[in-house]
Order: sequence, then structure tokens, then C-alpha cells
Amino acid sequence: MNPGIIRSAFEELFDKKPIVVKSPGRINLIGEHTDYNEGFVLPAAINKEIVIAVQKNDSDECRLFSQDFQESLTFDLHDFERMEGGWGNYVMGVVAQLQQAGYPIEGFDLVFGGDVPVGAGLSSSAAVENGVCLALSELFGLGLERLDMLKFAQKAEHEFAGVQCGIMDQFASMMGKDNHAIRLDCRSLEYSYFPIDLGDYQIILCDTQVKHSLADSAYNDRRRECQAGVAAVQQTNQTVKSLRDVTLELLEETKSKISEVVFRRCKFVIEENARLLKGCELLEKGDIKGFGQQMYGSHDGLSGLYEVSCKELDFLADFAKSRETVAGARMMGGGFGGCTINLVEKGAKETFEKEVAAAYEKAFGKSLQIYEVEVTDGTRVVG
Ligand code: GAF
Repeated sequence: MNPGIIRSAFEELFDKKPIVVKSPGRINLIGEHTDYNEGFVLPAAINKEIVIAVQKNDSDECRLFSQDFQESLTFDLHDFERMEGGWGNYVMGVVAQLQQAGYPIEGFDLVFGGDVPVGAGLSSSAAVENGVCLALSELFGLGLERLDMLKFAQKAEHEFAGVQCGIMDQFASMMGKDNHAIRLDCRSLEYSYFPIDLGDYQIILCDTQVKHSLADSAYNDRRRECQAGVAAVQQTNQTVKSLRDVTLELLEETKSKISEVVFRRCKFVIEENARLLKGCELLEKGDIKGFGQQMYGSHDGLSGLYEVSCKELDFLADFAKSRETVAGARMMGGGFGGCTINLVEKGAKETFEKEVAAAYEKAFGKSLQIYEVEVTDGTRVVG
């Protein structure tokens, strides 16, 4: 995303020079719905980014403009509350967090826009929240640490967007590194950069262009179901703090105390953590096909046990599986729409893209968006 477009829009609208920040969306290679269960994830920041231009305005007002929606919004720093939906929540949510933490925020003007598709499971909201946080830290000289900023961004999502998300999206967007995935332990927040070396394969995202409306509430339900599983295990085993500590054996022993649904949710999370650990070993050995099998396993679990897939995503995962030239594929992110991530042989990518788009159009009567993404650095000041 070229920051010049947002910078020019800002200068035209407010007639002054802004500070400009870029903030990326993310992919996740494997480890889905594990973050809020204190498990592991393997995400990476990508070159689909939000650009934010910001400057002080010597008032108590914040004047915002979304370049993509061509909408403006003004709020008073001393009198604002979350709205029923809408992009303003991502900015107000961050301002509220900074104010609660005691940081002196004054009035500012802000323009933002980008090429992270909304609702595609690429974390456009985390990109905006992180970007706003860094932009305000720069503007008001707050000197915030990256870890603090991404935690403020996550809380903004909880309290203003109303999604009880884990830490993965904000972490990946803020801490991303060129050509590396981040292997993150969501319990300790210890992480290491993992070179993305896919040999003959490349990452291709297939965007279903659907986002089912129950996505946010179903996400919060999954969190509660996992917590119910942990609470049941804790009745006999107090050392257990989260699903991270639960083995399949322990879960089996608890089966009579939980519903069948809770059992399936917990089983998925335990297995998904194991798939991630195994997947990292395979990637380290350069075994891309082996890693791809873990991805297919992840998709099956997300669809069957965790029930966060949908017919469009299942169709795309099945299509990928039917192609020799695809090492692995799975739905990515929270689910109920959005993208699949596919590891496709470089030499076969044109054929794959053509065939999958045609098959999708035939099956659902709508077009598929395909993105070839590169792995980039995290949220940063660009001018
Ligand atoms: C969404 C959430 F925001 C993440 O925290 C994570 O739980 C993901 O769904 C599923 O892995 O993107």
C-alpha cells in the first residue's frame, strides 16, 4: 500500500503535514483458536497494509476520515462511547485505552485507508488498532513499547469492537518481520522468528468474499466453551490453568462432566496445538508436504470439531486437496468466511488460480479473490 495516497488525502483535508504509520494485516500458517487457550500460533505480517496519517489540532476533538469508506467522524476526547459497529470503534477504542492508562491525549486529525480486505480474516481491525496506537505514541511522544501497544490494541478490540479475541492478530501485525513467521507462545508471550522458506511452494490466499453474520458472537461462544472445558478439568486437577495444560487423556477422563459440544471444542484445541508443534519441526526440516498435511488436519478439525468453517471454505480446502500441486491448505483466522491459505507449487500457480476461481464461481455463483502475499515487517512509522 502506497502511503502517499493517505498522506495526500490528509494534507488536502487538513492543510498540514502528518506523521504517517503503516500497519500490516496478517496470515497464520497454523495454530487456530489456540491463542486464547494459551497455546501456540505461527502468524506473519503481510504486505496488505493500513496507512494512518495523523497530526495534532489544538482542540479537544478528534476528527477522523476513512479514505476507503469516504466517511468522516468527529468525537470529543472527554465524552465518547463505543458505537454499534463501525470503523470509529477501532480508533476510539485505542484512545480510551491510552486515556485509562493515564497517557495525555490531545485532539488530533486522522486519515486512514489501505488494502487489507475487510472481513477476509486478514486482521484489518488489528492493523488499524496497532497503527493508531503507534501513530498516537509518536504524535504525543509517549514512547510506548511494542508489547504495550499491542496489548492496548487487543483491549480496544475487546471493549469497543466487542470481540473477545486472543493476542495473535495484534502481535503478528505489530511484531512482524520480513520473510519470517512468528512462533508465539500465547501463555508467556515468548516468541521466536521462524524463517519462511517454502522451497518450491508459495503462499496463495483464496478469499471466499463471504463473512457470515454470526462470526463475532460464535467466536465469543467458542471462548466460553473452552473455558467450560477447563473449569470441568480443574475440578479434579487444580494444576490445570488452560487447555494448554490438558492432554487428550485428561479430557477423556472429564468427558462425563461436560457436554458433547464442549468435548469436541477442547479436543480440537489440544490437537491443534500438537499439529503446530509437529508442523514447526517439519518446516525446520524443509518438509513442506509434511507441513501441508498438518494444515489439512487443521482445516478438518476447524470444520468438524470446532465448527467455525462454512461451505465456501470447505469447498476451497477440498479443491486444494484434490490438486497434486498443493502441499496443504486450510481456512484461516476466526472463520465463518474469509480466506483459505494454500501452499501451491510455484510453477503451477497460474493453473491453480485459474481452476480454483472457475470452480468457485461455478459452485457459488460469486467470484473468488486471490492474493499472493509477501511477509513483511510489523507496524512502523514511514514518515
Ligand atoms: C481471530 C482472533 F482475533 C484471534 O485472536 C484468533 O483467535 C483467531 O481468530 C483464531 O485463531 O482472528
